[in-house]
Amino acid sequence: MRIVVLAGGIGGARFLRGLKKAAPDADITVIGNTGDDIHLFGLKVCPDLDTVMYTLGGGINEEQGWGRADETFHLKEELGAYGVGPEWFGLGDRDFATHIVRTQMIGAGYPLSAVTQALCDRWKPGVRLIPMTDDRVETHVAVEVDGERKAVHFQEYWVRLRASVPAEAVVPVGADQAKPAPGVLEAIAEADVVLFPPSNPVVSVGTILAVPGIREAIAEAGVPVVGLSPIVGDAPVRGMADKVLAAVGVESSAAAVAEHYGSGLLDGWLVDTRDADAVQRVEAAGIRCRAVPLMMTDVDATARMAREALTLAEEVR
Ligand code: GDP
Ligand code: FO1
Ligand code: CA
Repeated sequence: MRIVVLAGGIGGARFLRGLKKAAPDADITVIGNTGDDIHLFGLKVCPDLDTVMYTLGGGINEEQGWGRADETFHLKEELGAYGVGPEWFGLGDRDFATHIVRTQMIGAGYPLSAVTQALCDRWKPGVRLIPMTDDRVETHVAVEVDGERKAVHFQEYWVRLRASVPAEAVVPVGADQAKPAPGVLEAIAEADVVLFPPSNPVVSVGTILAVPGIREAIAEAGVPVVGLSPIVGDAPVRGMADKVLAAVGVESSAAAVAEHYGSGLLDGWLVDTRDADAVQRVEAAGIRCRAVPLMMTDVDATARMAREALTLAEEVR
């Protein structure tokens, strides 16, 4: 079975770990979000690609969900001693090596998709990880700080400001001019099923869908598209997805996120058992819906979620 997954960082990566266990023989292609990417100290950092690669490759800091296990921060401290920041973004020594290799290869002319493949030669994630695009896309967030309206990089909004100011707009800058990376449209066309993990619907899955051609390819593939809600009990399980949902006018609920994707894209949607009363509303929107436990407490619980998603895909096929 060929499965395509549109993934952000932590939610996407943890789901993929369960999916690999649930479908060990499946051929899994992950289309990764690159809208979170940021250039720091002359280096290209790809948080969501790295989170997937490290999580599936056994190098992730499990508690934190991003960055490397067994990490140190000597380089960051030395840069700080020179007054060189940003001090609010925690790049560790081990992680730095990934960004150096990536930036060096890009400087030598390799596209991000080839670089990602090379990095995965080391980490062996057990899936094919492709960035959504080789072109530069950067999510910016329009905020109002002290009466002044300005756009900040997504990482500044998320990490420095902790989404503590209302987001007025979320813009994947460059997406409209971006082309899907080599292999993205082919993987979608050849897929037996497309899954949306419980990733952020706006700044993870939404950004991937903003690359012209990807949404259309999914709709045209004619295969089941099934998603899992990242919103449980009307709140994100982790992070601040409610803040960016508000920016696009979507309430923070499992049903509203399904409606936001819409029946033109989604065939099936899983909500948590706590949100069982959302099932009727989602089905009224033309999307088949089931309520099952959706907490990724461990790999076995996550594998059960993945099996439910694949079962729902068979029901709507
Ligand atoms: P990010 O790029 O690191 O923010 O990760 P993603 O976009 O892939 O996923 C973020 C989303 O994962 C958040 O909105 C969380 O609500 C969701 N999430 C995290 N853990 C769980 C979980 O155990 N169950 C569910 N249903 N969602 C989760
Ligand atoms: N998240 C934080 O909350 N604080 C950090 O200092 C931070 C550093 C960081 C470095 C590398 C990396 O790959 C990810 C990092 N993240 C950090 C996580 C990440 O930036 C965000 O959680 C996601 O992009 C949000 O989707
Ligand atoms: Ca992300």
